[in-house]
Amino acid sequence: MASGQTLDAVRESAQSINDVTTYARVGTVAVITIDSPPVNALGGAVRRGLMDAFARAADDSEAHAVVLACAGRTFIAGADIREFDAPDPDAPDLLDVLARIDACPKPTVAAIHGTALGGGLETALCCHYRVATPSAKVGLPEVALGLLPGAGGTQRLPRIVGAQTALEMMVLGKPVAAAPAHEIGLIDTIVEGDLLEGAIAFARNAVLSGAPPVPVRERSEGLSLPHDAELFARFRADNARAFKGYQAPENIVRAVEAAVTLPFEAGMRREAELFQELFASRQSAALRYLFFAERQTARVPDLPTGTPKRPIAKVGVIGAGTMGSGIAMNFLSAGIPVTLVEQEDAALERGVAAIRRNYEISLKKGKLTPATLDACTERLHPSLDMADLCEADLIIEAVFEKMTLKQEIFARLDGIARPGAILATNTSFLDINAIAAATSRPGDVIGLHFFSPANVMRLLEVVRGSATRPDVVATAMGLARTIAKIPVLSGVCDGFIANRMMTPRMDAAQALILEGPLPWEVDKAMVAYGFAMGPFAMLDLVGLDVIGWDPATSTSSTVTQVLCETGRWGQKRQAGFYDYDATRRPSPSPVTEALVREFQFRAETQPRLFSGEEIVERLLLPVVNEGARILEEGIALRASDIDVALVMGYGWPPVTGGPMFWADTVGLEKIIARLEAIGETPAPLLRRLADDGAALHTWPATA
Ligand code: 3H9
Repeated sequence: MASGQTLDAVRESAQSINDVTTYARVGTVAVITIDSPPVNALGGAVRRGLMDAFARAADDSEAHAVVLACAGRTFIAGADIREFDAPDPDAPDLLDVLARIDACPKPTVAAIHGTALGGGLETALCCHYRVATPSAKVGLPEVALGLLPGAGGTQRLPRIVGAQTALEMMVLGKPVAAAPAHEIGLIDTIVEGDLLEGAIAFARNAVLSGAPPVPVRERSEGLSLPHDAELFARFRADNARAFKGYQAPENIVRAVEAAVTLPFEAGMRREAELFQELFASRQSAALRYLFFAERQTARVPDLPTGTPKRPIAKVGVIGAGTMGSGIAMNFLSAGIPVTLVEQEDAALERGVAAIRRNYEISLKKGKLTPATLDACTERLHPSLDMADLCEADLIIEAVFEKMTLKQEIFARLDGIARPGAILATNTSFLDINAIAAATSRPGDVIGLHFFSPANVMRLLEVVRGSATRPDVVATAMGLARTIAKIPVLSGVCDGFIANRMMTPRMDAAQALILEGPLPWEVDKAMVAYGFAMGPFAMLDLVGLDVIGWDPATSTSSTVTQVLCETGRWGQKRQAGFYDYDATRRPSPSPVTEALVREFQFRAETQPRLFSGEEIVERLLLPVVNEGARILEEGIALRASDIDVALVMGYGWPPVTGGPMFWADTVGLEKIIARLEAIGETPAPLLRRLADDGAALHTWPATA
């Protein structure tokens, strides 16, 4: 049957099983189609549909084989994560549905397009065969939700691809493209033409071959791959970073150990125990919350769907420093030409060279092809003349953080930019309204605050000035997706959301070392909490001299000032809060310790011991309080936006859910009491929520 005819035949004979499932027959092949937008997740209706459709296929004497396909943009993208906290009591359990598919006596073929992820791939693994389009991807990414594949994935996948590859796929959670999935036997055939037609042809051939189909649970080629007793220990050691602070990877390893050592049914029982343990964990609750929080940030209540957006086909970036060149890369990689403007030749060349170097690193890592590298660099137009920005649809200023300089640039841009162009500033704390006032078009001015390195960090703070037009905000929020960023909308205030939130943590750390803990003890507690580095190691990395220290006005009144005055500027001087060896390995510094002790003496505090937990509280409570104030002032739309901003922009440990989620896990009453105990006034919002027995992380309920 020619392409198109197959689809017509399916459409013509399709009968509804329920709202999201149809059953059709093309000759002797039954075709079950799931159509449950947006991603065909395995919610109650899909499970019911699958259960009934496979029963029908088994009973249909005319059907000799079964194809499972999906409508829309993707194959099944997994269990329905929304249902995890509100299960549908009337729908069959996923494991029972999959057991029915698994027991189908006729050859079953999953026809995969888009992404078959998590429970989606587990469903496909209950079919005898899997065929896919060349662009399809398959994976078991449950680890990102603090879970393990709990619908047989840990038991079936190793039976096909072996323990090592299964561990890589599940612990690292990265989807695998169709071609490599075919190489490891996970996909049986890649269909170049029409997927459904290819799948039906494959099913017919399976019937014609006459060989009884073997369910994956009975296959063992993966298990008989040579693997030694050390495999699991070695895997843990080789991937130590993935395990540190996360519970799910260890449970995944244990489940795969069970697949290798136990019969299938016993392995399934072990998988269920290990899954339940994770499902009930705080880590998984936090990661599931962040999954939806990330997807919610782009929704702006006063910008309804359909708010017009301005087309952005050409971008200008002013300033070719680290930020400017990183910002430019985002657009070049997304296929948008960029004019990069600098004042002097040498600076421009440095910026262009940095962009090329970054792309070459990606090429070496295999993340880019030579052709893509060429295409990206060809889209770059370096210039020494701001007038060359006259055709840009969006111009982003990324120069030194000085108000007068920025105002001067925006005043000049006013005369250069075409009418309707969006004028953005990458300032990280300056007043966008004051910058906008330098133009005759403040409605077109917006803040686009990228985080360093701008080509890597996923957070984009979109700062709405008091005059910024709705279509400019809508364009910026939409554009973020084009350049693979997560946009968080902020109002204008000093430091916007992310930087403003982190200031109290730094202040608290500086104050705390006067009460007893040394800088490395503070850092150790924060690393144990899950941060990649503590505040003092961070200061040393950034450079103490660049965090607002001015030799002309330095008064030797803080530990940081004295360190700066004595040239201990951090890693670059091999001395800061820590001492550093030639390879920049830190060790506690006796010089810093003596200095801190002297300051403790002068402050007349009685230094005492602090537990790690107490240190964490002292640093994080003021952050939570600041977050509540940011919400009260309407700077952030919702608490979950704050959490996303800090997880994405400041490496806040995702397993804690971010500061707002963390506060709820501690309990708002306790947060208030502890804040009062350290002499801080709790934000009224905290008190209100605590009195109502409400949560902070879901505030406001309507946003
Ligand atoms: C699992 O399977 C557990 C099992 O092992 C065992 C159970 C016993 N559920 O990301 P997008 C929504 S755990 C519900 O913007 P894209 C999403 O919220 C699951 N909803 O699109 C959004 O809704 P809205 C394992 C889901 O094209 C909309 O779909 N699977 C789910 O950039 C579009 O999403 C995963 O972890 C879901 N599973 O990316 C896969 N997935 O429009 C998770 C998505 O209202 N999903 N939504 O904001 C993804 O990675 C991406 O969504 C995907 C599409 C790649 C599929």
